[in-house]
Amino acid sequence: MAPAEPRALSSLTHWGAFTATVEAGDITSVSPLDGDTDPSPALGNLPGSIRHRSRITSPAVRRGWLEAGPGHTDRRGADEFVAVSWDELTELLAAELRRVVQYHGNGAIYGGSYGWASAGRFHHAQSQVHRFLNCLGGHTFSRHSYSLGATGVIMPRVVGTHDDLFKRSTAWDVIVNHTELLVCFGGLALKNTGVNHGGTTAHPAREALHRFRKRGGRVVSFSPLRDDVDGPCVWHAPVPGTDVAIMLALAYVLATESLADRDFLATYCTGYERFERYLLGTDDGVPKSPRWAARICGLAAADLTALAREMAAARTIVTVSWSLQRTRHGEQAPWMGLTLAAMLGQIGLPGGGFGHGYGSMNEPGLPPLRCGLPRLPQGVNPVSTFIPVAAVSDMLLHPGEPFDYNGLRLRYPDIKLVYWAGGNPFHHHQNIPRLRRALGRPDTVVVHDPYWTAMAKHADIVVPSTTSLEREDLSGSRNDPVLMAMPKLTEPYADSRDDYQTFAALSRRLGFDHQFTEGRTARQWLVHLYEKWSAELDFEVPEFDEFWRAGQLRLPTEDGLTLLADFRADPSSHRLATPSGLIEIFSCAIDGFGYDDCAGHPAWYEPTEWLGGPRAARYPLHLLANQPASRLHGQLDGGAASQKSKVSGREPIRMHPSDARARGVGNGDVVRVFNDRGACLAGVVLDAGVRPAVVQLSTGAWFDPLDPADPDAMCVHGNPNVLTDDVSTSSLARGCTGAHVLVQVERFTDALPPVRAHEPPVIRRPLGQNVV
Ligand SMILES: Nc1nc2c(c(=O)[nH]1)N[C@H]1C(S)=C(S)[C@@H](COP(=O)(O)OP(=O)(O)OC[C@H]3O[C@@H](n4cnc5c(=O)[nH]c(N)nc54)[C@H](O)[C@@H]3O)O[C@H]1N2
Ligand SMILES: Nc1nc2c(c(=O)[nH]1)N[C@H]1C(S)=C(S)[C@@H](COP(=O)(O)OP(=O)(O)OC[C@H]3O[C@@H](n4cnc5c(=O)[nH]c(N)nc54)[C@H](O)[C@@H]3O)O[C@H]1N2
Ligand SMILES: [Mo]
Repeated sequence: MAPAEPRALSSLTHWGAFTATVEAGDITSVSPLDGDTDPSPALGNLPGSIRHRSRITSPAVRRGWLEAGPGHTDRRGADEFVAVSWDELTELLAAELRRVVQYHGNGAIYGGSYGWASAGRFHHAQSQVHRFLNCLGGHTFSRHSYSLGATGVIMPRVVGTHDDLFKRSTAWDVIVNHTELLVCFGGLALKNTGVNHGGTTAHPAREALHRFRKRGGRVVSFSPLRDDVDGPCVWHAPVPGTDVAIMLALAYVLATESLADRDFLATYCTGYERFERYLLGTDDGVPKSPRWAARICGLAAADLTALAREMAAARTIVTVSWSLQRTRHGEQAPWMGLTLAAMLGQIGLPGGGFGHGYGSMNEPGLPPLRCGLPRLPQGVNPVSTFIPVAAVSDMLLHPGEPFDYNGLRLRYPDIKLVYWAGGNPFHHHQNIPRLRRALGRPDTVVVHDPYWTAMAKHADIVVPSTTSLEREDLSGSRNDPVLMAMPKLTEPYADSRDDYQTFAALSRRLGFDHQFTEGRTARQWLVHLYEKWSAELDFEVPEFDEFWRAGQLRLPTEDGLTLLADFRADPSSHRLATPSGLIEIFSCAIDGFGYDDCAGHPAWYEPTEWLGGPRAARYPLHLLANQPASRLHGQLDGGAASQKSKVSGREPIRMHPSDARARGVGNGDVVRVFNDRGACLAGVVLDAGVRPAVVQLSTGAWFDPLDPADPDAMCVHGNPNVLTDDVSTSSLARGCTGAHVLVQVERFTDALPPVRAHEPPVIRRPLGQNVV
C-alpha cells in the first residue's frame, strides 16, 4: 500500500525538474526546482497523472488476437481487450516472438520504437527495448528522428555534423554579450525551450533574451505567428514554407552589392561559385532577387533588401528553427541558412554565424557537459535492415519495394511483428488513416505504455508500464549541468511493471536473462552505471550512496562556446567531417546522387502543401501543426495544464479574425478541419497575431475516432495528423514533413460528440466479466 502521508520529493521530467507533494499514491502538487526561473507550464500536468483513468491497469490482449491468433487484424483498433496475468502475458509474448524469429527471421520484427518515453538513463524505454531485441537476435531498426529527419542527413554532409550544431551551439552568454542582430527563421518560440531530451533543471532562454535586448540586441522574426517571439521584435509574417526563397533573396543582395565575405567563402567553404550561378540566375535565367522572392513569400522586396544590408553591417546570427525542416524539401532551409551565414562571413566569430534550433529546444545556447553521462549499453543489433524513421507506414504497406535514401538504394522488409515501447505513432506519424491501414498489415503489434494511448488501443498485446515517477532512476542530459537522482515517488500503480522487469521476465522465458539482466536488479544497475561512468571521469565525484542522498550532482560545463570557432581559428587542424573538410555549399556527393528533389546546392523548391500552389484552391488555409505549449507531445494530455487549453474539450485552433468571419465562426466555436485525407474537430481561438490564411493546431490531442472501426473516421478531439501528408522531405533524407498542411475549416453544426480519448477500451476478464 502506498503511504497516505504527504511527502515532498524531487525528480525530473523532459520538461523540467520539480518537487512534488505525494499523497495516497499520486502527486497532489508540484513546484519547480529552486533555481529554475522559467519553469515549463507542462509541470502542471503532473498532479493526478499516476492514478489517471487512462492508465493501463493490467496486461491485456486484444480479444480477436487471443481467440484467433496472430494475423487476425480486422478488429485491430476497435476490439475489446481481455485482461491476463503477467505469467500468461510473458508466455504468450515469448511464444509469439519465438514464432516470428523461427519462421520469418529477426528482420521481420520492427523494433525502431521511436518516441520520447520519459527521462531517466536506465529505464529509458527505447534503450530497454533495443537491448532486449538485440539479445533476441536483432530487429529492423529506424534511423534519425521526427525532430530532425532532414537535418540529420543534410547537415553531416555539408558541415560534417548535426549533433554539434546543438550540443556545441553558441552559448546564450556569448549572444547576450556579442550579437547585435538575431535573424530568426521560425521565430524563437520560448514555449519549446521548456523541453529538453533527458530533462532539464533550468530554462535560461527568456532571461538571456531580456539581457540581449537590454544591451541593444535586436530580433527579427520570420514566422506566421507573432508569439513565436516573446517581446519586441521586427515581425515578418511570410507565406509559410517560403523561408528558403527569403534567404535566397537576402543572399542575392549580399552577392550583388559586394557584401558577401569572399575571403571567408574561399577559405572555409567549397562550391560557392556553383551556387552563385543559381543565385544570380546565370543558368536558369531566374535571378533569386528580392523581387522574385516577394512574389513567393508575400513580403515586400524593399524590406528584404534593407534587412540584408543590416545583416552585413552588424554582428548577426542567422538561426533556423527545426520546424523549417519538418516539411517537403526540409533539407533546404538549414542548408540555405548555413550558406547565408557563410556569405556573411561571421561563422566562428563570437556572436555571429549560424544557429539551428534556438527556440526549438532548451539545448541550443546551453553549455555542454565536459564529460559523458551514465548510459545503458544496448548491445549490438545483428540485423542491418533499417528504415528512415518516418517511413513506417511505407514499410508496412510496401514490403519488398525499393526506395532511395541518402545515396543508397534500400528495400522495405516484410514485417510480421511491430514492437513499440516509449513512443506513440498516433502522436508522431502523419496521415493517421493511412497509418491505421498500415498497422493492419503485421501479424502482431506489441505496445508497452503506462497509458491507453491510441497506439495501445491499436495493439494486440498491451504491456502496462510504470511511469518514471514509480521507479528509481538517474537523469542526464548532455547540456544540463545537474545529474539528478530520480527517487521512486510512489509504488507502481495497479498491476503495472517497469519495462526492465517485463523484459527481464521475457528474457528468462526465452533463455537469455543472464545476457539481458547481467544478474542485476534495477537498483544494482543504477549503481553499476554510475560507478562505471565515474571511473572514466577525470575529476572526482561522490560515491553512489552519497550522490543518491544529496539528490543532485553538479557537473562541469564548457562555457562561452561559439559554434565552429575552432574551425575558423584553424581549418586544417579542425577539418570538418565533410569530403572537402570545409562547409559544402555545393556537395559533389549529393549532386552525384542525381535526385530531382535535392540538388547539389541549396535551392528553392515549391512545396506541395502551400498557399502558392494549386492545392490551395480547394484547401485555402495553411495549417501549422507545431509543438503544443501546454504539454510534451501527447504526454499527459489528460493533465490539468493541457485540459485548461482545450475549447469545449477540443484542441484549440488559432485563426485570424478575418478568416473566422469569412466562415461565420466565432471565438469558442467548434469547427471541422478537413482535407481529402481526413478531418478533425477543434475549438476556435481568434488571434490577430496569426497571419491571415494560416491556422495553427498543435500536435498532441489524443486521436479519438468517431467510429473506431472506420479507418477514415473523423477525430473528434483535434489531432492534426489525420490531415497531414505522409510524404518524405526528399529522396535524400526521407524525413518527416508533418509541420505543414493545407486545410479547409467550417463550423461544426451537428451535436458535439463526446471526447473519449482518455477512456480505456472495454476490458473483459477471461470469465466474461466486464471490468470497465
Ligand atoms: N504533424 C506533426 N507531427 C509531429 C510533429 C510535428 O511537428 N507535426 N513533431 C514530431 C516530433 S518533433 C516528435 S519528437 C514526435 C514525438 O512523438 P512521440 O515521442 O512518439 O510522442 P510522445 O507523446 O512523447 O510519446 C511517448 C510515449 O511514451 C510513453 N512513455 C512514457 N514513459 C514511458 C515508459 O517508461 N515506458 C513506456 N513503455 N512508455 C513510456 C508515453 O506515455 C507516451 O505515450 O512527434 C512528431 N510528430
Ligand atoms: N512545450 C513543448 N516544447 C517542445 C515540444 C513539445 O511537445 N512541447 N517538443 C519538443 C520537440 S521533440 C522538438 S523536435 C522541438 C521542435 O521545435 P520546432 O520544430 O522548432 O517547433 P514548432 O513548435 O513545431 O515550430 C516552431 C515555430 O516555427 C514556426 N513555423 C512553422 N513553419 C514555419 C515556416 O514555414 N516558416 C517560418 N518562418 N516559421 C514557421 C511556427 O509558427 C512554430 O510555432 O520542440 C520541443 N519543445
Ligand atoms: Mo521532436
